[in-house]
Amino acid sequence: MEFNIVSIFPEMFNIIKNYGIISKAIKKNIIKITIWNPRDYTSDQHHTIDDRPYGGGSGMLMKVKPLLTAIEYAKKKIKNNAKIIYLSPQGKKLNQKSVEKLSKISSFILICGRYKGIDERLILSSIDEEWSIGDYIISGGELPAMIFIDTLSRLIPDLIGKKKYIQEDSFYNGLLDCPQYTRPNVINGMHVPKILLSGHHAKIKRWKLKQSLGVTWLKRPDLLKIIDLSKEQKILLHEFKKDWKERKIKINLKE
Ligand code: 4GY
Repeated sequence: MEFNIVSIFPEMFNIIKNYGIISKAIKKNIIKITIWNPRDYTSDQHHTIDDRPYGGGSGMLMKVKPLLTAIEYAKKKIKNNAKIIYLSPQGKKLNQKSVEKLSKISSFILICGRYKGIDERLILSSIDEEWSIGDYIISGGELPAMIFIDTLSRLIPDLIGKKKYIQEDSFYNGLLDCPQYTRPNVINGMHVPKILLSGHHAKIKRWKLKQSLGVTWLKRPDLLKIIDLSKEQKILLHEFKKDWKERKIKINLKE
């Protein structure tokens, strides 16, 4: 998977380049990250990368020419057709489903906006898709681009290791992940659920699914509304709700 990033702050991407699974993937040539800095494509003495908005108002916009030139250079270098993406609060909101679809694409150009953003005509003429990481504003497109790269990279087969791990993530089947426990067996008087120590794989699997359903029901009921539960899942959720009402189970929730 190839990510070309158009950004005036190339160093910010050292964070994903140098740590964790993405840095490993880069070393193994599974992921390639190339940064194109609009500042390198300025023609004036001061290397100006911002410009005033028509109609006035506060703040600046990104200067069109350096941005366009950076995009053109990136496109020229890429053999395959790259999907050109603008990260912005006006984009479609990313979720695990859309990330899975996007992960089938091998090559991206990610445009990172700064200041008050980019000229509307650039969005119309040069951007294929606009995506948002959530309904809040941050000061530039770099962090959203890194989030985009991270979440897509995790889905590359072999990168995390076994596909099984990804399948156990929150959101994989539209549900939140079940509660997790590690040693020691007792913390502040609270025990690890007995079933997890039983070694009974089928029962553990059933327990995990039931907890997943229950946690989703308690913490993110909106997620349950958009998925079709199987017959088994419906039964398990019903059991969870019954247990919950009888307070047989305790999970760490602030009520
Ligand atoms: N939210 N999702 C987001 C964002 C910063 C000014 C346009 C978001 O994706 N991007 O808040 N981006 C702004 C900064 C230019 C992008």
